[in-house]
Order: sequence, then C-alpha cells, then structure tokens
Amino acid sequence: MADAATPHEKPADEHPPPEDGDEDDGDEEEVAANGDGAAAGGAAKKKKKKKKPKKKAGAGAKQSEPPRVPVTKLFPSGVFPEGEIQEYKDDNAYRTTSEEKRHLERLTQEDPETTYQNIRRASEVHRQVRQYARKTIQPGMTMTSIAELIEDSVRAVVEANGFEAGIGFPTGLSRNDCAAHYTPNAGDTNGTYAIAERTKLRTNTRVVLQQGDVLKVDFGVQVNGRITDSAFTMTWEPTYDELLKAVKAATNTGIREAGIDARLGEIGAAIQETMESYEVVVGTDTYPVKSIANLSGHDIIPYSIHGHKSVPIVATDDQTKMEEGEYFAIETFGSTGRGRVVEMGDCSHYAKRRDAPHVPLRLTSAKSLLKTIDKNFGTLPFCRRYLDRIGESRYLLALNSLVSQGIVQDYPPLNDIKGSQTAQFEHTILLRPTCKEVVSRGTDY
Ligand code: HZT
Ligand code: MN
Ligand code: MN
Repeated sequence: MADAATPHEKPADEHPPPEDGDEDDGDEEEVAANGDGAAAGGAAKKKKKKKKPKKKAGAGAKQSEPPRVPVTKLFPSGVFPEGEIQEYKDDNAYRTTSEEKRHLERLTQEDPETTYQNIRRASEVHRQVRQYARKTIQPGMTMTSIAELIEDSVRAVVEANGFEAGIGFPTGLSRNDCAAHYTPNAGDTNGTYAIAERTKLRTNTRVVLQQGDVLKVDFGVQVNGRITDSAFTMTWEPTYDELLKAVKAATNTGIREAGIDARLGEIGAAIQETMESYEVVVGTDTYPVKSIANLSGHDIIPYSIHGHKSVPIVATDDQTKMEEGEYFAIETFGSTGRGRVVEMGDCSHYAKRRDAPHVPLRLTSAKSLLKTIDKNFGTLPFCRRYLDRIGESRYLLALNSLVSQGIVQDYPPLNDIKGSQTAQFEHTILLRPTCKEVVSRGTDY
C-alpha cells in the first residue's frame, strides 16, 4: 500500500477555510456548544434557508469545517457557555447555598468573571475543535496530518495571538501501549507502522494511523494563560469499547469525588475502584483493566500546565486536599498491560521550568534558543514542530543542553508494556466557591 495517498493525505487546501463565518453551504454542521445545550446565546439551532440571511455577527452564526470561525464571532457578547455544574458532596454542600460564599465569589477573587470567561472560551474552542477531530480522524492519516488538523483549527478558532491566546500544549497523539506525550517530530518515523511515501526527491517514511489502533487525543487551549486540558480516546474496533467505558467512568468518578477539602489519595482510590471493575476481551484473552499507577491528574496554574499537586489514579496515602479556586485536570488512564509506564522513544514535548535557574550559558546556541523559548512559549509546553514552524533549525544540541542544565523540562513518551492497550479521558474542572464547574464537558464526553 506504498504511496497511494489516503483520502486524508491530500494537500492542505483539501479543507479550505470558509469564505465567511456564516456561509450556508448546507454541508456544515453547527457545533453543539455544550453538554446541556446551555450555550449562552450564539449557537441556537437554525434550519438551512434558501435565502441567505443578512450577515449578522452572532445570531445564527455557526462553525465551519474545518473549524476556522473564531468563537468570539460565535459568542459576540463575550459571554461563553458555562461548563457542567456539579454540586459539592456531603459536608461541602453548605457552600452551594451559603450567601457568604456567593458573596465571596463576587468579591474576593480578582474579577472571577474575567477568569471564568477566559477558561470558558478556551473550553468552547476545545469542544468545537474536537467535534471536528472526532469525525475526521481516520486510519490511513499520518500522525503529522492529524496534529496539524487539530492545531490549525485551535489557532484559528481561539484567534492565536502571542501569549493572549493559543495552543496550550502540544497535541498528544499517543497510540496503543503509548499512554501519553507522543506528538510527531519532523520526519517522524517513530512507532510501529510506517509507510514509504515516494516523493519526487526521495523516499520518506511516516507514521500512519492503523485501523486497530487505540489513539489518545490530548490537546490544550489557552486564553490569557488559562489552559483547558482535555483528552479522549478513539478506536475503530469494537473490541476496545469496554476499555473506553472503564476509563470514561473512572474519569467521571474522579470528577465526582473532586471538591474543596477532598483528599487526593482518596480520589485516587475511588478512581481505581471504578477503573478496575472492568475487563476487556481481546480475541480469546480477557484482561483486567488496570489504572496506570504512575500517571496522574494535576492542578493547572496560569501559563503552566502543572502546578504542585498531582491527582493519583490509584489509592495512595496522599492526604493533601484540593482547595477553593484551584483548577484541576482530572485524567485517568486504563491499561490492559502492567499498569505502569516508562519513558520510551524520542522526546517531542518540552517546557521551560518555572524554577529555571539563572545560569550563564556557555553555548551561544543554547542562549539564543532560550531567548526564542522565552519569547514564544514562556513556561507553556512546546514541541519540536513548534520550533520548526517559527524558523528554528538544528536546535537539538542546544535544546538538550537546556534540558541537562535544568532550564527546560523534557516530557518523553510514556509507554506501558509492548502489546498492551491504554486509554485516557480527561477534563478540566474549576473549584468555584459555590460549585464545581467541569469547564471542558461536552455532549461527547
Ligand atoms: C506535561 C507536558 C505537556 C502534564 C499530564 C498531561 C497531557 O504527566 C503532574 C501530573 C502537557 C501536559 C503535561 F506538554 N502532564 N496532561 N495532558 N499530559 S504530566 C503530569 O507531565 S505533571 C501529571
Ligand atoms: Mn491532557
Ligand atoms: Mn493533563
């Protein structure tokens, strides 16, 4: 099956941008704004009309395919849909009704509404981009084309603009035994399956998505430093349905157990209990689903994808409590393998450390690369492809030097044992004073 271009390996202009935001070509579908149809304004259902309505910002505006319409055009009021609201459990229920707490929500934080609108706008971008990704990603596509499909959409829909808005972190496209932190590097030949593609000049090998793959799609969107971190798993074989069910349920358990004063180790225990109540049949073999013990969720702070807390996905004795105002990525990983990952394969993900030491750099190239990182990413994670696209080349020695000096953190791919299958679901939640908001919730997961 050498070089026959798959339906999705055509040049980039296969999916041209729309001429206009609310062009009514009949092929486009509206994007359901949020789980309960709680879209604030904007995305009201509308039937196709013979006559084009007058172009009016907002009312009736819909997302294009591929997504290129900024969400600020779909929600011109600047009010973005609220996520799923969950009440706090048990002894925290008083918060829901407490006048005092509601008062605090209004007064104490530095304009909570602004930060809520930032994270909700990022989350709406995530929902719209993933809706397109979920119907477009197919076996036969290269990992690079999948990454670009997602990232080009995020940039357009969030109106990427320096540190104000953009990609939150590299698009994770981890397959099978790889649970996390794989994204293609240029000339990507990693992974089990590569096809030969003969171009006029030479033969390239590229990794291509396979029918039997279990693909974790993990991408991030940031608005003014507020990052929505959410992930889902795609398969094209019904064999893995139970694995996905287990992990989806485990993530929802984690979300339900999360709350102000909830202990991290107890959340992990509840997640593990849900996860490990499932099994998966593959061929003639039955596998218990295991929580991957050395992966976890995490808190999220402005411009930094992980703060100081980890949310385990197995029972631990961690007594640390979640606190009011914190943001968490609740993510769980199930595996048919050992239930542990190790770092494996070429690294693609990096981020400048918040605690980077100020050491004099002896390599001119490292000094210059650090300037580029400071200017373009700050402490947001980036990948080698993002360095390529801003015109950097031959930076590997410099990058490795920044890693070995503790200035940049590397995040290599994380794999369970060969032959295993791993799945992930992830949501970003916000612990508001009076309720829990699952900001990334959609109708899909
Ligand atoms: C690191 C680098 C990135 C954070 C979790 C994660 C994807 O495994 C504390 C707990 C993006 C995210 C991260 F480019 N990681 N969520 N989504 N990966 S983590 C972590 O390093 S740190 C978990
Ligand atoms: Mn993630
Ligand atoms: Mn995460």
